[in-house]
Amino acid sequence: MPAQLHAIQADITTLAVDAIVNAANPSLLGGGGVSGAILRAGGAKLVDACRRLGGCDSGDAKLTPGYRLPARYVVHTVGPVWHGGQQQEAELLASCYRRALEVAAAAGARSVAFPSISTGIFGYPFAQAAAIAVDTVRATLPALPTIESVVFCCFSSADLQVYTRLLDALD
Ligand code: AR6
Repeated sequence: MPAQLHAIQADITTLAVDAIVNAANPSLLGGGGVSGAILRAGGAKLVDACRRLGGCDSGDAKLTPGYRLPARYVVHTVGPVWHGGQQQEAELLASCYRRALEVAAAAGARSVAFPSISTGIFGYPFAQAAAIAVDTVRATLPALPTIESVVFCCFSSADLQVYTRLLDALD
């Protein structure tokens, strides 16, 4: 059966899925936004595990346990900073979604939740980023048949509307 794609409005740190994705910075340390919330909720062991990873390139992804989070794993990925669209931002953003799913599947995750990578502090225009997120996840999932569900976790109701429209257009 093809994987289910959903969009919801929630704080991603509350989701009891197999893997949540973190929109981190290249050091995988500190930060505000969703990354700050995930590290706070995961606790000191999660921060230590991130430190041991030794950073992550933009477009790549690395795994840790979830520790105090309800999610079993966190997949840390680093989105591109928006510079106007001519600096491979779209390719790098697509690579984040693809690599995060590959890393989650390799760990045995069946359910994965994504925040909207790069659309906060990194400034990526939301609608463009959401279209890349949905297209890339759809294109990647056939090669990863153990993943059963992917949730796009939106922080605001306006963001949820954008994803809902994109997903409705697929039906
Ligand atoms: N749950 C779900 N989504 C959230 C949450 C949450 N708890 N908090 C924020 N968002 P951002 P970026 C949404 O800025 O743009 C950090 O400092 C938010 O509304 O967290 O990739 C890192 O360390 C937005 O739609 O990530 C990096 O330095 C989305 O998550 C930098 O920010 C992403 O916003 C990464 O910037």
